[in-house]
Amino acid sequence: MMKTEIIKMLQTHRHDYISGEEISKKMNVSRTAVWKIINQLRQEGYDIESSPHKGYRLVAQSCDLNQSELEIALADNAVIDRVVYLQTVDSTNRYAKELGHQGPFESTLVVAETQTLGRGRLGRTWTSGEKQGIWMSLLLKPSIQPALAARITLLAAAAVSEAVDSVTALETCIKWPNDIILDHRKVCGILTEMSAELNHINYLVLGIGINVNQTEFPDELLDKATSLKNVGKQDYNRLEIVVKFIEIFSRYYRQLTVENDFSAVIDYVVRKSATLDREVDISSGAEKRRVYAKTIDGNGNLIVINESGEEEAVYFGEVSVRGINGYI
Ligand code: BTX
Repeated sequence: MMKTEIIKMLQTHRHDYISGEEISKKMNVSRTAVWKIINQLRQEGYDIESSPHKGYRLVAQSCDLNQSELEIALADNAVIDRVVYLQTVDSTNRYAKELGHQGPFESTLVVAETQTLGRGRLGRTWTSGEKQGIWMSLLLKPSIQPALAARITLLAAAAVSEAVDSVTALETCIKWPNDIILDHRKVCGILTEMSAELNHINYLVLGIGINVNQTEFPDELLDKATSLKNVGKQDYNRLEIVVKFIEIFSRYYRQLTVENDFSAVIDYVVRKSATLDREVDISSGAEKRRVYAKTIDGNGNLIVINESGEEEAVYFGEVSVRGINGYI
C-alpha cells in the first residue's frame, strides 16, 4: 500500500528531508497525490514537517495503533498476510468470520478501536471501551486436524502472556485454557471459533481482548477484571504489545503447524499456569466437580486427580475451571 511505502521512506530518512519529487518519482504518482497521503498520515498521528524547498521530514513517529504501523510490523511476517484496522465494529470475531465465510481468504488480522457487541464464550459480553484495550481477531487456516484446534487457543494465551510481560515488565499468568491473569484478575480473554469439516479446518478465528489502559470497569466486573494500567500504574503502548504478540504468536504457530512441535508452548504454559497444584472446580453444563489440577500434558490437556483419586485428562472446550477461592 502506498501509504505504508511512504511512511517507510520517511522512516529510513529519519531526521532528513526527502523531497516531494523524489517520493512522487519512486511511487510513480503525482506530487499532489503525495501531499494527500502525507495529510492522511498526519491524521493518523504522524508528525510530518514540510518545507517548500526541502520536502517532508518525519519528526515524530505515530506510536499508537493504526493501519500503516500494523502493515509495517507485518511486512515480513510469514503467518499473517493482511491487516484490517477499524475504528468501530460490532465484533472483530464476527467480522473475521464473515471474511472466512466468503470463500478463499488471506490470513488476516482484524483490529478495532472499539466493539459495540464484543463477545465472550457462550454468548457472554466482552466490554471493549474505545482505545482502552486491544480488541483483535486473527483469521487463519491452520493445517491441523480440527480436533486439535484448541491448541491454537493455548498457543495464543502463551503468546499474549509472553508479549505483555516482555513489553510491560509485569508478570502475568495463564488460567487454563483461555484467560490471562494479572494480580488475580482477568486482563485478557480469548475466544476461538471455527468452521471445519470432519478432517480439515475451513477457517479459524482467534479473538483476543486485552485490557490495557482503562482504569474503570462496570461494577459487575470490579472483582474479576483488571487492566495493565491498573496494575502497572502507567499507560502502555498498545502498538508495541500487538507487534510483540504477533512476533511470538507467529513463531509458536509455525512450530505447531509446520514442525508439529508444541513443546515450547506447553513449557511456557506449565511454567506460567495459575491453575496447577491446587484444587479447582471444573464445570461442564450443570455438572460441577472439585478435582486437583496436577499438570498439563503434551497435547495441552489439563491432567487432574479426580474424586476417586484417579488421574484424568480434561479436554479443552469442555469445561470452565475455577479456583475455589475467588476468580482464579
Ligand atoms: P469469557 O466468556 O471467558 O469471559 C466473558 C466474561 O468476562 C463476561 O461474562 C464478564 O464477566 C467478563 N468480562 C467482560 N468484559 C471483560 C473485560 N473487558 N475484561 C475482563 N473481563 C471481562 C473471554 O470470554 C473471551 C473474550 C474475547 C474477547 C475478544 S475481543 C476481540 C474479539 N472479538 C469479540 O467479539 N471477542 C473477542
